[in-house]
Order: sequence, then C-alpha cells, then structure tokens
Amino acid sequence: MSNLIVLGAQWGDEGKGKIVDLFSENFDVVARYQGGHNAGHTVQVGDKKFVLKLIPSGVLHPGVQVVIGNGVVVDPQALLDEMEMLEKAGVDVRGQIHISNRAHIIFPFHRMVEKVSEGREDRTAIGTTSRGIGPCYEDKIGRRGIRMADLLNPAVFDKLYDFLGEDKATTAKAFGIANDLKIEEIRESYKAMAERIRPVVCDTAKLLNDAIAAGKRVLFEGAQGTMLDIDFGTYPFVTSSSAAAGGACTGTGVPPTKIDGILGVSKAYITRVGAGPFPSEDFGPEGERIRQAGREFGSVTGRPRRCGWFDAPLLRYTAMVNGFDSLIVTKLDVLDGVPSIKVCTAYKVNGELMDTMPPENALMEKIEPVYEELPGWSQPTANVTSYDELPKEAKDYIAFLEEKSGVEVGCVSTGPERNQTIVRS
Ligand code: 2SA
Ligand code: MG
Repeated sequence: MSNLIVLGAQWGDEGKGKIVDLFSENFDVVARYQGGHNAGHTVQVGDKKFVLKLIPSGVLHPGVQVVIGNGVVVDPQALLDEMEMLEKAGVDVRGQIHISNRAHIIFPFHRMVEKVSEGREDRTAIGTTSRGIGPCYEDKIGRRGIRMADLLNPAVFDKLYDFLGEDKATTAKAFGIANDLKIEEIRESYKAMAERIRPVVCDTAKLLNDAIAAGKRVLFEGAQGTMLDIDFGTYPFVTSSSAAAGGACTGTGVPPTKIDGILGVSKAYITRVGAGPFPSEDFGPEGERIRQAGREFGSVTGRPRRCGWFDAPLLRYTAMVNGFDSLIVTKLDVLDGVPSIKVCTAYKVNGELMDTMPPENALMEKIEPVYEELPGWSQPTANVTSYDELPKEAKDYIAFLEEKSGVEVGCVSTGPERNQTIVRS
C-alpha cells in the first residue's frame, strides 16, 4: 500500500513512535497531521532513546522527508529545541523537515490560558499536558489564530499579534495575572525565532500532493489516540485535535482518495493519562504491575499512566470510526508472567449489556466492564520475532483479541527496539 495512516486505537501511547520509525524505511515522506508537542513518541535505536514530541518519528531515517502539516500546532521554541536535540545526535533535520505555512502558532499565553482553565473550581480539570495546545486550537477555530505564514511576514504578524496579545491581556487582567504576561517580549522573541524557522516553512499540502503524484509514498503519523479525538473521543476529556483517521486529510491537505490504508496501533492492554472515563481501569496490584513492567509514565510530563485491561468494545468502536485495515498490537511482552489475563468483552450499564461506546460521559462513568479471563503464559515473549515461536497461550490471546475486536492483527511488538517485532505474513 502506498500511502498509509498509522494511528492510535486507544487513548494514546500505544507505541506509534516505534511502529512509524520501523515502517519509515519503506516510505519517502512521513507527515504529522494534528496535535503538537503534547505528543511523546519514544523510539529506541540501538542504545539511543529518542523522545520526539513534534517532529515525525521518520526523521531518524536519513533521507526520509518529514512534514509538520497544517493541522499541527507549533510552539517555535519547542520546535527549535527538538531540532537542536536531533542535530546534536547527528540527524540532518534541516535537510529533512518541512513545516506547513498554514500551521498555527502556540504562544506562551496559550499555556497561561490553559493553566487558568485547568485551575477553575467550577469545572473538572481535563488533566492536560500544559503545553498550550487546547487554547491554540481555540484561537484557530475562533479565527483569531496566527499561522506560520503570518509569523514570517513582520507587518502582518504585528497587526495580528496586536489583536491576539490584547485579547490575552484582557484574560490575564480578569484573572489578576496581568503582570506575568510579557506581551512585547514575546513579540520580539517570536520575530527572532521566525528567522530560524523560515527556511523550512513551505506549502506542505502542495509538497505532499506533488510527492504522491510523482509516485512517492507517504506515511501519516497520528498523535495521541482515537479516544482523545475532539469528536470521537471521551469528550470533554480529549485533546483539541482530530486524532482519528479523518484528521490525516484535513490536517495535511491530502485528499481521502489518495489514502490506501489505515493501521491501528493498540497495546495488548490499555492506558490513559489525564482525567476521564476508563471502563477497564485496574486500580489494584495488577494495574500497578502493568505500570511498572510497561514503564507507563508520560513521556512528556512524566505523569503515571492509568492502566487497565484490553477493552474490546472500545476497539470495535475505534475500528469503526477509523476503518482499520489491520491492527498492530504492542507491548505483548509486558503481560509475560501474568497468570490470568482479563479482557473486557462487553459493557454493562444500569444492568443492561451494551456493545458500543455511549456518547455521554455520565453513561461512560457508569460502565461496569464484563471480563473474560484467559490463561497467561510462562515462557517470555520479549524479543520473539516470529509468530510461530510465541507460546500457545499468547497466540490464543491474540486470536481472542481479533475475534472480540473484529480486526485482524498484522503485527505484534515484543519490545521497544526495531527488531523486537513480529510481522505476520
Ligand atoms: P492536551 O494537553 O490538551 O492535549 O490534553 C488533553 C488530553 O489529552 C491527553 N494527551 C495525551 N495522552 C497520552 N499521551 C500523550 N502524550 C504524552 C505521552 C503525555 C504525557 O506520550 O506520554 O507525557 O503526559 C498525550 N497528550 C495529550 C491528556 O492527558 C489529556 O487527557
Ligand atoms: Mg506518547
């Protein structure tokens, strides 16, 4: 398949970074289509570990071009820091990266607005990453945002910035924090950063469509996961972008007719970081065991992730809204040695069985998961690279996930490194 979307089938942190890195050698271009530096894509290359937040994981393959699409929100400081980190590691990032002139810019006052909103007593905090992501998208949808192309034109930038700066100064005043906001300092520092970014900004919709017309292959890298999608996730406990497959088109300018396949990535269990409903969460020692064995801590914020059992109704739902052609199951090895593995196969709400996701949070919170238990395996799966070499119980577990979620598992990851992967033929 030429042009593929790889995206999260759960609440993010499914291991997309490793998968995109692994697949990238077969692609010419890797593009991010939503989110910003709230994402944390961890890639292990030999003894080096990279945590990429904004730049697509494909950058670790020399010669692969990487694109930050129009649907992404860019914090210029975070971008320059990440570029510098990669340059120091010997990556030719300036020779590989292209940033959309339509991508919206995150400013320090977006973090300020987020802090105010998360701290309000009259509202449940979302548990955001404090990167200014949501407020930047608010300005985008509110049609007062500033885009890359505007940042690069000082006269246009000044005019738009006067308005946006004033808007945020009013907010700051209302919350008694006006002194913290250095509107003019920010203006000057952004103009300086603009010059360092200018050489890598272009019309990436044209770049991508030209590449496709020339027969090149594009991999679209999702960030976060479908259950954090602004429309299809557990709203309002979601991120502010279109993480589901549709976002790959609106977030890059590549039409749906040019997408050839969609791969979902799911852990062999499930995690979530931040607040919101989580039907199969395990609050006991087994959840803690998964957290330790799976090193389940936020790669951007370090927050402990909430852990639980594979949720088949959730996967059926994310498979429906994304149209997965195949599923990639990661971190199977984390379940090594668990004597009995639970799988949530249905939801019960007010005594009634439901086989899909309810749209309201109030109902989501009431879900009692219906579990089926499968025997674990004693022989480790870590490092196994061929399906036939998996213990019988692990194969049965994968077959059970396929049956209950309705998606074929094409690939299984058995460790963080590139070679710790099983591809089923
Ligand atoms: P935000 O900051 O507005 O996007 O937060 C809104 C919700 O989206 C969740 N979110 C994430 N969930 C999992 N992984 C993410 N990336 C980092 C990682 C997170 C970290 O890879 O570990 O380091 O904590 C990510 N980004 C956003 C967030 O928790 C809120 O529930
Ligand atoms: Mg992550």
